[in-house]
Amino acid sequence: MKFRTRSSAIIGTICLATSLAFATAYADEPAAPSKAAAADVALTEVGKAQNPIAGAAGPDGTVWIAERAGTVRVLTDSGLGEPVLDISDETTTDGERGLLGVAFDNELAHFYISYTDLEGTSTIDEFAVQSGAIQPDSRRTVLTQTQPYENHNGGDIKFGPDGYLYIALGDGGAGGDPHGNGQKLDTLLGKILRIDPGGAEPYAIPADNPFVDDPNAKDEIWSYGLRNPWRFSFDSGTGDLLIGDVGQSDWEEIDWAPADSEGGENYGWASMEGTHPFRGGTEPANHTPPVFEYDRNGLGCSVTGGYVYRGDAIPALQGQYLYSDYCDGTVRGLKIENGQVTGQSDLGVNGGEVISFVEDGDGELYVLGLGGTISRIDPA
Ligand SMILES: [Ca+2]
Repeated sequence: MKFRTRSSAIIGTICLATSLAFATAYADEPAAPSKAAAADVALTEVGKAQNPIAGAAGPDGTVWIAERAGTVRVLTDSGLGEPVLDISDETTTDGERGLLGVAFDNELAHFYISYTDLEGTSTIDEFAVQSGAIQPDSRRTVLTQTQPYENHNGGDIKFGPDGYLYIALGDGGAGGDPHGNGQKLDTLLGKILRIDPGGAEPYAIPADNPFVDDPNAKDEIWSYGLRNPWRFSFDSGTGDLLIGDVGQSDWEEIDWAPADSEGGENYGWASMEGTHPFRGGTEPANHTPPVFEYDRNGLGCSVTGGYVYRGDAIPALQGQYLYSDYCDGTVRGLKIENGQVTGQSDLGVNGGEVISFVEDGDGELYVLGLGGTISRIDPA
């Protein structure tokens, strides 16, 4: 992710015309209703926030929204309520810092926040949740990672269907991964981590993590070779993992791993940017190439990974992976079958400076525009 100052004037004013045909090999065939057909959708603004940046489905059907400066508020029928958590005196918003991610465990018994502290150190804290409320006295720090630069902090956190906490960390920053962190297995930077926060103090390593038997590798690592995996998600229908990894200057990519992956994927950075050698790099023998990439000639400049749609409100969207781009804002869809993209769509709606998607307990999706909008993806 790259935070940019950008006019919000385009929000809601472009891309309203439908241009929804799937660009598949069958695009010239007569249109016929099918799962591959693009959906008519609309963005319904359901709330305003100060730099909404992340969100999670909470207890009793609620949706919790994190604001970058350090507050968490619950979405209600009349917009966001008062803060239920405020760490604004513990973080800053310089560079790409701030409160960057939130998650509940699968039992909705604990709430986790991912933020950079006053020194810029990536920090994951846990709170117990009782009767739908954060228990402030229960707070503890689960994991920290110092950051050599202020950018590429990653910051997303999600619980997988296996009940473990996955944590995205960028390569540490600057540009071009000067320390080679993406390909190094002795650092947590440039990785997706997988830990069991309830298994020990401060956390346990799942016994089947891919590098637990490698003395030269960090046991927390699930997958590596990532530049700035700003947003990732698990398909709530299949358990597949999808990662939006922000590119350096040419290629934005989406990485995919099946639900039965044993981990250890090398997504290539900084030897590769997408499917392309980066600065003379050599493709690693074990490179897992992106399932999808796009260049900077039209679709944007900083991919924002989303979710596979598993809601009921828009049947034609069922099973499509929705994503966007911070610099472009158009919500787009990918149909992915067996790790291959078999269709692409432009949903014809624009969420502004799209910084994140949120999936509620029913599988419906929300789009967060960093400029201040929270929008639900509804049937048109
Ligand atoms: Ca890659």
